[in-house]
Amino acid sequence: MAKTLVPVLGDQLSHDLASLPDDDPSGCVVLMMEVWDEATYVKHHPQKIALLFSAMRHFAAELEEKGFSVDYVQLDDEGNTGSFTGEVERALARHDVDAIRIVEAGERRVMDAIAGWEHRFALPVTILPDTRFICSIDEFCAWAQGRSGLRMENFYREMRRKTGLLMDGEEPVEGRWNFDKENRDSADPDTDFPERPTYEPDAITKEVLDLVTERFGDHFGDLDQFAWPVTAKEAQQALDDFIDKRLPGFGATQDAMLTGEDFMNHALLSTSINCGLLDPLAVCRRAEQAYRDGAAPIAAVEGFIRQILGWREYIRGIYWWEDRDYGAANFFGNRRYLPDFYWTGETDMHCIAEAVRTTREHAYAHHIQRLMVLGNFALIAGIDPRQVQDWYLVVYADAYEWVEQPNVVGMALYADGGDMASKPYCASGNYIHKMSDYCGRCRYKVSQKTGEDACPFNALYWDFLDRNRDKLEGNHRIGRIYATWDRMSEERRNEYRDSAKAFLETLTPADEGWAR
Ligand code: FAD
Ligand code: DLZ
Ligand code: SF4
Repeated sequence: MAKTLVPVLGDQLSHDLASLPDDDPSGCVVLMMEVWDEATYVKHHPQKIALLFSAMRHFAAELEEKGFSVDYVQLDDEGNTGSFTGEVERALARHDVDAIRIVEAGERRVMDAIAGWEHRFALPVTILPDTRFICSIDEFCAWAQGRSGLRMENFYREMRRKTGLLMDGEEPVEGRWNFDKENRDSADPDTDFPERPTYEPDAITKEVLDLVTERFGDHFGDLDQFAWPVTAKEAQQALDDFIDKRLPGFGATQDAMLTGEDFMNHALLSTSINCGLLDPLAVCRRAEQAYRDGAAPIAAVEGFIRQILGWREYIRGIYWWEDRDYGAANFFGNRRYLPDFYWTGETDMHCIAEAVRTTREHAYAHHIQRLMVLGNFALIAGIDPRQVQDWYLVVYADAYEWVEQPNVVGMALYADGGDMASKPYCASGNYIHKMSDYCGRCRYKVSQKTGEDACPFNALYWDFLDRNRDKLEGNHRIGRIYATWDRMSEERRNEYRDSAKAFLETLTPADEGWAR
């Protein structure tokens, strides 16, 4: 009897995936494909490719153990066409199949390809909603429809009500929706943060690491410190480790940065959640339980749940809500090339050098490094948003366009003119100084505003505001800053402008070959 072909993509590694039957697996053939197109549409960090290939191979083995028939195509298999569509076509020739069933892809690029399959293969293709997200695309669009501002906080409250997470009936626990104010501490450099959990690579992972070294050795990033969970079991251990050791301190140091402390109290769970090894709702429920058991304070638990139930779901909704040309948004009309130090880390700006180092070593930087160091610099230096997007999509092991793009375009760069954020996340060196130990180790002086030794963020910050006055002065959250600018003498203002200009002239454009 003809079966149904069930392609499972690299970020769909969940046993409760909507396309996989939970009773009798005999009616389907699962197709999993390592393809060149996916591995190279940008030159992903080698750790991301290794994570995906190893996790895919482990997942295929688990499905086979459960009785599924799995057709797994490896990257170097003879005849591999290098694309999802090509591999589905070859699989249709190998199997007696009369239909295709697939869960919607995370990214438009892949959805576009899937949309052509019914016509091309003359078979019914069922595309199922991805039920692993807590809010469906339709539900998000219904929420967004007709609203003037799509603020995350409003969406988050809806999600709290919908799931009952941290709710006492109709009210938020402890009478407050948001404990963000408690989560803005800097960190004591002497803090003993827990070690990052690691997982012994098994034969599958070792084979994949060799493959990635051989085939993708020219991509940006190191592979030798690869330590991401590659199975649901390991991801569960990572969650246990976080809940026990780091969740209680998560909130307080959420926005802090320290030299050499690459992980602090962060969860390190985005890689596992994004490829399906962990379920986001289950992660939130686990954190809530820690609060209800008295094992973690409300400010930490609410702060953590807000990241997943609020930010993650909201970001995904925005990706599908916005037009397909969202990635081309450029509110400030920025055209400057990405500087080469985003790839080399070779800069005297210690904050940037640190953020690029951890990115290269671990395919990871924590949120404030991504937003307030690397993103903030790109914003105030006026870097072309497309080049910034490419960089973020390449360098992080958790990067997929649906999550990277809104975070870069909407949150870090304000390139959408405020669809997402109520004001640009622009800051001078003072913010970084307050939240980190970086400035004490930097050749630049954060207290100095202009001149060769001054922290570049200082002049760039004012120059950004000055350049974009027409676009920002009317913003009620940032407009008032112009009163401070106007109180400066013209001479002082020119010193800022000249300092920014002189610094920007020292930047060397990156070789675009790093990204594509
Ligand atoms: P924690 O800081 O411990 O947070 C817990 C969880 O909350 C994360 O695992 C993640 O699932 C979720 N989360 C928190 N903030 C966000 C957010 N803004 N968007 C989506 N999920 C969030 N996250 C990605 O998963 N992929 C990306 O490509 C990505 N690109 C980013 C680019 C920029 C410019 C910025 C500012 C943020 C980006 N983020 C991205 C969001 C965030 O920085 C990462 O999710 C986080 O650093 C992952 O580390 P963690 O698991 O230790 O997270
Ligand atoms: C990121 C990635 C990489 C590097 N390689 C593959 C692959 O070879 N096969 C696969 O199925 N998925 C891969 N992925 C993840 C996909 O890019 C991801 O599933 C899509 O972005 C979803 O839209
Ligand atoms: Fe970064 Fe400026 Fe501080 Fe140096 S002084 S670490 S460039 S913020």
